Amino acid sequence: MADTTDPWPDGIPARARRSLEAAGYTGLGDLAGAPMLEIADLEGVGPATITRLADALEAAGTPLTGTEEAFRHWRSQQGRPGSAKWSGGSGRRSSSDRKKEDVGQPVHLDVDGRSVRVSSPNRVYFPERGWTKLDVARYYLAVGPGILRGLRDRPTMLHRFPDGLAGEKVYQKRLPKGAPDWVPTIRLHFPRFDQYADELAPATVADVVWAVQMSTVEFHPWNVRAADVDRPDEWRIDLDPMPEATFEDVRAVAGVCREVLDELGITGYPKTSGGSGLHVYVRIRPEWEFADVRRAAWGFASEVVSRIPQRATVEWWRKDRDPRHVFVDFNQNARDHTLAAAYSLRGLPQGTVSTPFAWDELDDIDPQDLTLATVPERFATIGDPHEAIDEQAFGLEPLLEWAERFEQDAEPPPE
Ligand SMILES: [Mn+2]
Repeated sequence: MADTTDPWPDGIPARARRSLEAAGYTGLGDLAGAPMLEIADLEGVGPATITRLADALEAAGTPLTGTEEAFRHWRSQQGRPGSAKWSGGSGRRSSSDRKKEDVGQPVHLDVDGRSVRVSSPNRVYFPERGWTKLDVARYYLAVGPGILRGLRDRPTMLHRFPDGLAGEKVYQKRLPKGAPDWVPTIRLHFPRFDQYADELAPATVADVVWAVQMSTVEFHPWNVRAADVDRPDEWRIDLDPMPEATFEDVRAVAGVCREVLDELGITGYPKTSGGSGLHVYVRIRPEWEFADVRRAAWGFASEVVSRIPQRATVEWWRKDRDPRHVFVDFNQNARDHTLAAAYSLRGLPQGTVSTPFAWDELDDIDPQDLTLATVPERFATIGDPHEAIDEQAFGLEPLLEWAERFEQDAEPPPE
């Protein structure tokens, strides 16, 4: 059947739509003259949604009243009144606006007793959402124990956006210059280049917020910790949908991963990637080097694929993968390969977060709903589904046996 006219303007998140519809607004037409203050209170309705609705109503000749108040109300509910201004228009900015952009005076955030300076707090980092650098810093404060659980003592690559998402992206391995002496680092060896680098290894939430001051949006930790930088303590299962695979396919493959882990007596901790995939992390005893962890991951991936071959692949060469399949990417366990941490924001226009969840949420979780605006409340309400991840570490022995079995039929892929 052909599409009917969409009752909502583009870019209204599914969660906001559901809330609006549950509140009796079946489409934009219902909102003409509606009290925006009430709408701002609905779950999942943030400033970007309000901006879009207000713009569309204005264009339709039925402008709202009270929009600015609604926006302020939403901000103060989030505990940050006045940290950004209602632009009065669509979140987009012209280059002349950018030049005039008032980035604000530096603010000092108290982070567990340490004062961390944030300069240019009002610089817009997420133009489509209107979220600023200070919003990013406050996001990480709100999920502090969670992001630290993902980063603590791990060498961490930073994805920096000095001019926000509209500008250049910087992949930063070495600690940025000008770091205060309290910021901890780990020295790493890169055998391929025979070089050494000191990487940030956060020990406190203040270290994380300092990285935001250095314009970091995404945190990509290694799967090792300071105690032994050659032996991973984390095995990472990375489910990457190929272009024609759906999130339903990802869910199905994740379900098989869980089943296989259960059979092994291993607890895996799932999270959204913040993009279109899922990750499952497993604590392991740091007794194996990268190559062995990668080989064990390949053995596991091969077992998963053998159980759901219509939806999953472990094919090494991208061109040989079925575009409808989910790639079980064992290679993320190789040295110097990193994934976005649990609770890391992603440098994507919609501001999604790599969000931990419980296995019983697998059928319902919608990665697009989990953003800078929604995850803090989720964290405050349900806590961290990965809270117990450090309590037990597992061994890779059975997976290495599986790898040996699969190697009888398949060449182990080159590193
Ligand atoms: Mn991935």
